[in-house]
Amino acid sequence: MNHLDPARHVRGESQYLDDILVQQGTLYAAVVESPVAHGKLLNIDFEAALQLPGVVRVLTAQDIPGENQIGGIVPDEPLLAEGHVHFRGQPVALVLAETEHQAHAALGHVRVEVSPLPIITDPRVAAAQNELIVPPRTFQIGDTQAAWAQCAHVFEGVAESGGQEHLYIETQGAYAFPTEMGGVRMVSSTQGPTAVQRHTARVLGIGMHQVEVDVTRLGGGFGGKEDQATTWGALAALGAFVVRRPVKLVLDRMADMRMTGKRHPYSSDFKIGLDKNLKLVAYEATFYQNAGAAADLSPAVLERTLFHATNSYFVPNVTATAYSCRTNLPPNTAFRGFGGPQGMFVIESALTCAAEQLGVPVAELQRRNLLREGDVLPYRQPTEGCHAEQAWDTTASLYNLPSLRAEVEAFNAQNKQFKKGLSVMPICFGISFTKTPMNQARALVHIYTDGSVGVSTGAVEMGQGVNTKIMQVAARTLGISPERVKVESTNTTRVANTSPSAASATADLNGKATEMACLALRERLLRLAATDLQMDYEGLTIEGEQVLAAGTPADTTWEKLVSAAYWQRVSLTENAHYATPGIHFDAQTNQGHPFAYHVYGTALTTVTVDCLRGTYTFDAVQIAHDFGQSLHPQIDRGQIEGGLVQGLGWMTLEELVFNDEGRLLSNSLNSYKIPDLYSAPKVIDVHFLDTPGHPNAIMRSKAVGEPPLMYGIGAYFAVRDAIRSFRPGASLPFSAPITPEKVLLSLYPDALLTPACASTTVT
Ligand code: LUZ
Ligand code: MOS
Repeated sequence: MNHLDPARHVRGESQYLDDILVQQGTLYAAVVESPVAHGKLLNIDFEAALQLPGVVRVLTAQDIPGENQIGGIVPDEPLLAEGHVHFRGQPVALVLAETEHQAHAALGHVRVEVSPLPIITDPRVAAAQNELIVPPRTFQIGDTQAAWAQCAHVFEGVAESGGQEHLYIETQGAYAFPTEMGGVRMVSSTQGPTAVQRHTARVLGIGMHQVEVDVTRLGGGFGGKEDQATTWGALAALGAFVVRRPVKLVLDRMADMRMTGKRHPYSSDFKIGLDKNLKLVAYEATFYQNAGAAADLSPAVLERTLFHATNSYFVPNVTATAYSCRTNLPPNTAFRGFGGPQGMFVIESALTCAAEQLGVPVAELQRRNLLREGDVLPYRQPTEGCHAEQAWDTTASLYNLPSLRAEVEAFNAQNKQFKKGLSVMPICFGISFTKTPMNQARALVHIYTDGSVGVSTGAVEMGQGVNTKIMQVAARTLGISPERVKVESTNTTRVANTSPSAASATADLNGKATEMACLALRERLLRLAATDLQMDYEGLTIEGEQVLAAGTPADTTWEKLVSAAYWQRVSLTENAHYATPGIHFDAQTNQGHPFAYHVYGTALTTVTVDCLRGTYTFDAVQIAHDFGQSLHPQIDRGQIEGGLVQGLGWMTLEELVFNDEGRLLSNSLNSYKIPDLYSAPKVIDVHFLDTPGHPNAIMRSKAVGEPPLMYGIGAYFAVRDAIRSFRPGASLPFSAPITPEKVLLSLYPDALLTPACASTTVT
């Protein structure tokens, strides 16, 4: 079975928010932004804007009937600025006009008066001033202080990783319609329809039952629409609610880049200790997360950094501390990996630092310290079904790591201008929302009297193929053709109180609920068949739309059975609720069993660096990945390829630049470079490891959304490896992205870069 959507996408038939036929009377909204990154809001003068043709209304915080608050984890974020502004691009007012052009033309005629206050953009500066979003968190196991004494080698350093623009192809937006009874219905480009519903109700001062949110599909989310679709949904709804006309709000690309939060940049300190056999003894890390101006999801992202601070390695003594630092940038948010990649980059830097100082290949340190079955992670969950070594060893043998290394060395010995580099990047990623209560989902399944099936869940299709997987689950479980199944839009009135489509867990959670609902329907239908046919229920199945008794066709089909059920007044609808079993976590002790399971894999990256230009080409990335029993190898392979390239972009090309005034300089695709066909690896090999999957994974097909992003970290270390071939022994900082500009600076000795890692005296 193919992925459902691509054919429709390339024909332009897929319905996105902007494809909805515009309803008569629709007003267009445009957002007035704060012109400065921090200040006291003195006045908003929109009289001139109101005089312009087509402008109907300008809304400010004063027009909000309910609570001016959209903060989730911490209530610290107004929908429209009130009293102060905290970042450049913060929504201050909403212009409503008859046409989109008129709404945008009016923006320049709204005067926002602000008396400026000092601006912080650096997380370490924020931490020094105690500008923290939440108190710091520490994950700890063993005793690092005592452990340093047992180490033969100890190294310390600093690692920096940059932010990342989500660059979903479809920008943020919503289209809201007033309904009778004073409510609103809207279509929102969101990963979290319930979050949009909840915050809209709060802002409008009405019940959640008066707000309906519907999502057909997104043109990408990547975490950027997990929490931050709320602003645009609530603003459109506010307009529709106040003016009683439909309101459409879609950000243009540059507004989206300016106003929305991104992946969190991190600045981190590390200290790593090994014994004389190069086994890891102790690891300390301190993470300074640049949260931006409001909490958004930052505390949860911070927590996942700690969960993944030791990546795929076993370390008996760990102290990892993380600070969520308030700065005057747009609030940073979820982005594929959710803080995990930032944590993993630091331990990979620490291992590379140790290997370089010791003069051993980093791969040797990595391999020697991989997680094994039953190893306990710093948060006390033991590994179960650990495939870290299997993934590494399969990659090394399948793609012939030793001979590849020899080829790279031979190439480098013969070439001066071009140098090749190599890296191995293992990953271990925990599957589940780390906030245990979020790991629940529901499915509503209708069988219609003609035998066709409609499935509603909380899953949002955003290109990842979740609707295809849900269709597979329903068809397989009911024993019918997938053509009979329709996966409906995600709608808060059909399936309520949903978790966002996030954390790689969407197919697992919603697929399991779908499976449960379909199993209940199947049992109900087969019990009916048993009675009608006077046969034993045990041994009855449905396969290929035919009822089978002990494997041989009985005298009824799917269609007949469904029809019989209707006429005998048996319900053809089922609603199922799934909650991941066996997970728990205590956020006071930072201990528990937060993850349903872990996903493993290893990537081998080869790069060629042009040492005259600083540019590079990725020759190949070769991966062995733990899919379990993949439900859909085509979709899953696509997730690996896409995740890898997105991670590679974060680590190499994509450089967000804010100036000291908190203004985004990399504010368009002229100045923000993402991987294209030419910068993607020439070869991407994906090997499906032979692993059993996990009972908590949907049909033993493991979650696949986020883990592959972290293969991209290998790109950074491959480039670094090539640089060190050109400049043997060079001590280079750990600073991502390693853009061509930085590569060039690193290649020549008087570069203005300070080394960021050194050996420490052993006590
Ligand atoms: N969102 C969230 C996530 O709310 N909690 C998580 O643990 C998570 N993990 C990954 C991506 N989004
Ligand atoms: Mo996400 S970072 O799973 O929305």
